[in-house]
Amino acid sequence: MEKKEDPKDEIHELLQTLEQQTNWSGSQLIKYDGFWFPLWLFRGILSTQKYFKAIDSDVILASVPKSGTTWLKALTFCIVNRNIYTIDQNPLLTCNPHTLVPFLEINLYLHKENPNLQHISSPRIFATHMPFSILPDSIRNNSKCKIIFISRNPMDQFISFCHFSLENNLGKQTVPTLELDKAFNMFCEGIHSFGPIWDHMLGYWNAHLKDPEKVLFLKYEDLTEDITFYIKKIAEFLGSPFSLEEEKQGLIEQISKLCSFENLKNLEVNKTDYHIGVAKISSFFRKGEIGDWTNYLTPAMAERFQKIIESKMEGSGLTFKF
Ligand code: PAP
Repeated sequence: MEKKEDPKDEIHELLQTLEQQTNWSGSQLIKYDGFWFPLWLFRGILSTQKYFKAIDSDVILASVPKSGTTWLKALTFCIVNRNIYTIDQNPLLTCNPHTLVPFLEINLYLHKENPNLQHISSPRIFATHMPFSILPDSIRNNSKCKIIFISRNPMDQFISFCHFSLENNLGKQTVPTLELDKAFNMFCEGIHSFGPIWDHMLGYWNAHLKDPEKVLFLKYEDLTEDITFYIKKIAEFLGSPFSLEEEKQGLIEQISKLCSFENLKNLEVNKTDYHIGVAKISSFFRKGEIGDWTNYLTPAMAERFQKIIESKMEGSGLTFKF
């Protein structure tokens, strides 16, 4: 009798062939298709790639972890559902943004190849940290779904990620202590969760240049400078621009306030909830500042990283202010 293929065996066999590294926090990273992924998420990543089928009306929010995903989830949820929920009855007041907008590879496909997506109302909003090149074809080419990518100054992203790893113990046996030099060296070598960060960002950047109607590329720092402009931009990109009436009613300001760092951080639900039972939701709201890296990295470290990022970004048109 022919042996039935067991997906567990398939992954097990694949794992034997892939390079692995232990990062400073004790997390296992695995290199797949040029990117480093947390080992504990690998099954979810492969299942998303293989089984998720995007439809035209889907909205996919993409990012390197710690680039502003939680903020983008809150904003997009409000913008997309503004005809359904008033601001004072918005689900964001009682549910954390990660519950309202699930990650494909974490919340939906980590333990299931065929999660039930029936209950999600249209337009469905999903998030992912997966690089553009390994997204399922249905997202990239075979549907008209929209992708919004949020990027962030990589040094702030790195510091944010270090703090998040210290506060939570995702997939690890022991509580880590921060070995900044080791962590930074690995980051500079590209060995970082969902990194190299430059390749991750360039994947979405190039996809945006190729088809700006399909991929919107945002920068955390730009949103901080002019959130009104970017709330309008997201709405326009998704094909539902704010009407004059909505603008006059102050809806954009209300969304901006509801999704602001201070407001979300201070909501009871975001102080007490957990993400997938292990990560404190409060740890997704740390400082929300630009330039926090200056409190941790020496000028020499910063110079080293800036040289790396400049050479990696050369000719792409993508730049970051440090
Ligand atoms: P994730 O990728 O794991 O979901 P993500 O939300 O991208 O995390 O990153 C968290 C960062 O966004 C934190 O940055 P910090 O560590 O430098 O403080 C967090 O504070 C910041 N953040 C979360 N919500 C908001 C918000 N509403 N406005 C601005 N920044 C925010």
